Amino acid sequence: MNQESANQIFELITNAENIVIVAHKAPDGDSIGSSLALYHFLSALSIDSTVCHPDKAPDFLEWMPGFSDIHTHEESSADVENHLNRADLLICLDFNSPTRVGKMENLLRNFEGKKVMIDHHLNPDLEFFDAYISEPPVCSTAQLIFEFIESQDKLESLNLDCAACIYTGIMTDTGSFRFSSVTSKTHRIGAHLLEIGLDQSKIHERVFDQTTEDQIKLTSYTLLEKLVIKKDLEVAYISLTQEELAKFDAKKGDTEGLVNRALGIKGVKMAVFLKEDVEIVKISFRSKGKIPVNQLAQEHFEGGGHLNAAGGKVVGKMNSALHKLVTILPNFVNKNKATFNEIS
Ligand SMILES: [Mn+2]
Repeated sequence: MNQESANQIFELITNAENIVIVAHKAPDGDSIGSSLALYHFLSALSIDSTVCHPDKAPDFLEWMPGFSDIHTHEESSADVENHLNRADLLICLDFNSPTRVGKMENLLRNFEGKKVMIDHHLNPDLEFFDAYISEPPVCSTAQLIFEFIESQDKLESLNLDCAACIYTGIMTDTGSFRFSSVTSKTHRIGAHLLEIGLDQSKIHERVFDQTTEDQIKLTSYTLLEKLVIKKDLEVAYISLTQEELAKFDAKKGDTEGLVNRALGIKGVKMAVFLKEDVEIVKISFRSKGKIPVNQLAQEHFEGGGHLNAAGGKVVGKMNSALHKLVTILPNFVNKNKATFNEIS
């Protein structure tokens, strides 16, 4: 981590009167984990801050310490607007452009105080921020929060609440410490958190052992009826219409992980998940090795993301999205045949 940027950010924090912490829309373990970790750390330093997110996190994160202190624009836009109007420092975590906060975009664009970013996504909109830590190779923003605390020599103020949030962020953004973004540093951070007394198996339990009957039935139905494996292309895809989602009373986050199930199939090197919403189909792409699914998302599906994990969309219904996908797939696979063949 760049020591100068970290110092600059810490100075902005100590000089601020009123701090708001924001993260991206459609929250996940890392956006919630990094936001609450910073919130707990600042609180340990007797610095008040308010966490304001665009929308509510999925139920499996509700146990996180400080969760009930999060304000959401979705539930109370006036309240969030008030907090932003009063704030003189905005700390943006786990996203790198004002386009990633949904309906809060204009609030961020019109914000008159200082804006800080701490993030690990590609292609940051650096001009938007007054100070930033942008480290795409790092596995999670939660890891960057740890490194930030460490850079200020303040690890003694990292308490168990903060530790639980950092661990959750790292764990959920790394597929439980398995992705190639995990380094010896990541494990050293995990070791530090355990040394101060974190019960890590409890966190795995709270995050992963929370499946409801509807969720397991939706997963079973999807894998049995909706999984398509194109053996010749080494690609698998799954689609779910609004009707199917409603049948299993699918909630936010219930389809999380389905695309990884498809990618986990032997012989499959790339997986796609299509989810129909009102007048739009959201698409998630996953790949192994060096297959650049972010290019596919960017060139054809109005999206982008990481090399191995990207997202996009098609305006319209599932039929038209599926048609577009199966038309484009063979060309994409052919164009990237070398990267497909590199994977054994
Ligand atoms: Mn993240």
